[in-house]
Amino acid sequence: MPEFIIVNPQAEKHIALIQLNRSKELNALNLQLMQELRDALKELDNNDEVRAIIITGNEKAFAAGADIKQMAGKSAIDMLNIDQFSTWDQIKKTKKPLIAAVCGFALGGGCELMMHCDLIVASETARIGQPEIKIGVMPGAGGTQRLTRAVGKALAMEVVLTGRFLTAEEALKAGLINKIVPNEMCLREAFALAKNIAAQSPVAVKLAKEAVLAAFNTSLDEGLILERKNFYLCFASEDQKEGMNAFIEKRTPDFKGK
Ligand code: DAK
Repeated sequence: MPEFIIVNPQAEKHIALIQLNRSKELNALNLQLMQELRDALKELDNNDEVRAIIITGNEKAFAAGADIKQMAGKSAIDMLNIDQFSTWDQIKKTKKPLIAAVCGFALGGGCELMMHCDLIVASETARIGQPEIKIGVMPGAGGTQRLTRAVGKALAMEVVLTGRFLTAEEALKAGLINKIVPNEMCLREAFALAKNIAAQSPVAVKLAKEAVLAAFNTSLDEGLILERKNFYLCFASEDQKEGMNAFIEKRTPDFKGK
């Protein structure tokens, strides 16, 4: 049983919920929590009943970053040997859509975890940033790259070099998050998004996620090649027949993920 996360594989039909659960420490991401998260995501990714995964924290914090107390005394070689990157790399490989429901602080590794998610719902209280600079380091789990790609150089430089937190409004305006809702609506809105996605073909959703993410890693031409291959692949699915026939027959499709 995980200690620092709560996992519900069927919080709603086809929707899994992972809640980060170190609330006294503002969900600071210690090594054990990250390993539990990695293992849970791997399991949910392999669970055919799950079509979308929500990651959330609590009212005060999504996650206030990696655990500074655990990191403070480490040497570079300790960090190398711990190899946290393999944990983050595994999380990055999640094929099913990840939705972050963010209330309060999403800082440092918390912001980076949020940015590993495909859709982000934030509450009005969200405070988002990469404050590592204030403790003598810099982002280490993709913050300089993912934030810059999401919000552009000017704002990313400001956030990374000054450690200033963005409000939810600023994050929305910059294109970092999908929507802002009142605190008490945050999880409900994440479920609404998840439900919408879970009603689509899981095959098409998986292939579409892969194609969108490829836009960050490839040239336009390479990305287009991947998109075309994934598009063709959709036609190998029963879901494609079901989706198109349902449209023609004027009924709601019943996708099976096959
Ligand atoms: N680590 C450990 N403990 C933390 C924490 C953190 N990141 N953030 C908060 N806490 C703890 C506080 O120490 C406090 O514990 P006690 O003193 O009660 O024992 C408790 O949570 C409540 O926090 P505060 O009393 O500070 O609460 P406030 O409301 O006054 O302030 C705050 C909230 C979020 C503004 C403040 O706690 C804060 O500045 N926290 C630190 C934020 C931060 O600097 N985050 C970045 C950490 S560095 C890597 C991957 C990732 C990373 C690195 C490497 N690899 C793959 C290699 C990531 C690095 C980081 O995230």
